[in-house]
Amino acid sequence: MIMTRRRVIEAGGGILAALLPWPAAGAAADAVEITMLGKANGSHVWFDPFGIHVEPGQTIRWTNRDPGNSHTVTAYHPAIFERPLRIPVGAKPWDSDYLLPGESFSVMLTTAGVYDYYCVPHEHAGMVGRIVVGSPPAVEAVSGTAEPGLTPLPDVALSGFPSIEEIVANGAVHRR
Ligand SMILES: [Cu+2]
Repeated sequence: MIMTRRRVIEAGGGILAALLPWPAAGAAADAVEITMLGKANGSHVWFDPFGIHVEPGQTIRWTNRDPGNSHTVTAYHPAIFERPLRIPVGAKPWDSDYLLPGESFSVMLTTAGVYDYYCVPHEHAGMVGRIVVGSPPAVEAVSGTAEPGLTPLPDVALSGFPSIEEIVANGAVHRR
């Protein structure tokens, strides 16, 4: 069931891409790559880079390069597991479901703003990431304050995001 849903999403993306004029206006031709990594003993898991700066229309592709763990890439959004909103208002949230080692998942981000995401099984290990789409002052982190009925972020996740300033200054932020 889980596998089926992810494959439908990927197939849908492929059909959409096929229907768009190529190259799409303003869109970069290649996906920006983010890897999902982990220590062999599972003691540490992370996204690399875990902060990245792109322009609207960029496709991001996450690939699980961790041979020992399955991971997800999941947007913080009330519509997905009732989490606080930490992507731009009106932007489409996503959930990759579990990616086995070697599997990938892609999204195209068209709305400027700040997108925070996490790995479902490893949020409590601090496995989170941030994408800045576009440039300040047009972008601003969503406060993501806890609202009734939404599950707040654990402290280890809240403290795990690189700052917008660091991301924009460096283009990409890697695990320190
Ligand atoms: Cu994970």
